[in-house]
Amino acid sequence: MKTFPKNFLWGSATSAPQSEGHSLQNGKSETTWDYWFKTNPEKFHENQGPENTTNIYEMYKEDCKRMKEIGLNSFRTSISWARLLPDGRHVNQEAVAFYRDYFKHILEEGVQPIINLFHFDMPMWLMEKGGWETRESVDAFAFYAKTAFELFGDLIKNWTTFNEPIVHIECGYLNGAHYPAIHDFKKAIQVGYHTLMAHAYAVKAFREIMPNESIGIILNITPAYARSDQAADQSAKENADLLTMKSFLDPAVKGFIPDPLIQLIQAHDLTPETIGSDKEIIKENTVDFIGLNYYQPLRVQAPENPRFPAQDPEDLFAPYDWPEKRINPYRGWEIYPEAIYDVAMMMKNEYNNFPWYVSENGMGVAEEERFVNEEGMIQDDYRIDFMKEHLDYLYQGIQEGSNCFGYHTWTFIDCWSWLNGYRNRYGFYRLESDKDFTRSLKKSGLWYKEVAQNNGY
Ligand code: BGP
Repeated sequence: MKTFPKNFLWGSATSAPQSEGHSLQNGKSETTWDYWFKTNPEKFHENQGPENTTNIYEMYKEDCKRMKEIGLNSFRTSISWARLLPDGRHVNQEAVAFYRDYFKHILEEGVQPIINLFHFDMPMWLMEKGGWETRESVDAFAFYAKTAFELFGDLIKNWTTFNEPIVHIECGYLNGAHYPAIHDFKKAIQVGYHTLMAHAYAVKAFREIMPNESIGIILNITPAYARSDQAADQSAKENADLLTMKSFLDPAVKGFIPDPLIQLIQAHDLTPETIGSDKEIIKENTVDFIGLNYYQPLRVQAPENPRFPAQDPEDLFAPYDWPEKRINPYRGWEIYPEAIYDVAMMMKNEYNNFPWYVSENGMGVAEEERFVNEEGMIQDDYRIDFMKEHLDYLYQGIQEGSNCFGYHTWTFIDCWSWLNGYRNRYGFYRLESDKDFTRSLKKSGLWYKEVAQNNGY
């Protein structure tokens, strides 16, 4: 029996845009996702857009019961900025009523909510002004954060500012998967910098309003493994770690942007515009905990013909195709559970054993209806195996002293996934999106319930 620490969080995560539905109703204004779907629906898998998603907006009362039914003791979702503040200034009272009732129901089921503020859902009114490219976004986000803390702080004790900030930077400004889908390394760095400042100012507002509660940030961690021990490959690994991980982890936990990252950016003429007091704000507003979303590692090698100055991160670290990799064929992501142990040790040894939790981990599989048994239940043993393998390595890290306080899966009920629509499913509950949003429990939900109840397996 592998028993996890006392009060360990067993839960799941989702996000407002992927689960609420009612995306253009009840006073919510457009986000970049609504806009992009309206202008370019062909980009979205089978034309599946953000309007309906999982329909938690109507079904949250039953869904909160479902959380308890499978033993979750905690749950993360996000607030939609464009729903709460449709024009960025004025509160939508219908949104307040919805979120307050939703949160109360979560709490009534004995589930601890962790509420996040931004999950890739930039309001369109702000994007029209340049989104994270403009300094105005920092103030706008700080105002939104303050408003949310004031409106829901009596109910919610654990908050996070951003989910995977690297993703909206990379996908929006380098690889085309998020709006505005441009390719501009310098803008990407500026967007990243403003996101970091927006985070720091949100933490500042939090300390003023809720000095005794806790706040963190959720980062996607793709630990870099180099092709070889040779200096050039190792230097590619260092670059990858600096840009994809330490860029947010270090300022959030240690209160400063690492010098080698500043030097790297300077050397390639990518330095963003800053304000004199920023350094101080970052230093004074570190977090209480970190959430790490882990899906896959990053295999890197030295780039063959890098451009100088770099036009793309691939000029600093090139992808390496590891011949021994194991792949989830549906999502195309490498499966490498060992990395969870490495991350646990990194948090222990390089971040002074800072408190952290696995805030997302899971396996997306297409056409799961293939695995329905006679009773109508999806037999997702592959998902159980995937989680168990990851938990084995997490357990080992905890045994060796890493300060990890929870494990959240992605996700609770199958949900909409950006350009991939409903193709890959991750949930403990299956969603029949074309049949009135019916939810049905999968085998993995029963398994997780046992794990949560026994605090181990
Ligand atoms: C994470 C995001 C989630 C979710 C998940 C699964 O990076 O935080 O929003 O989507 O990945 O990935 P995908 O939906 O792309 O298969």
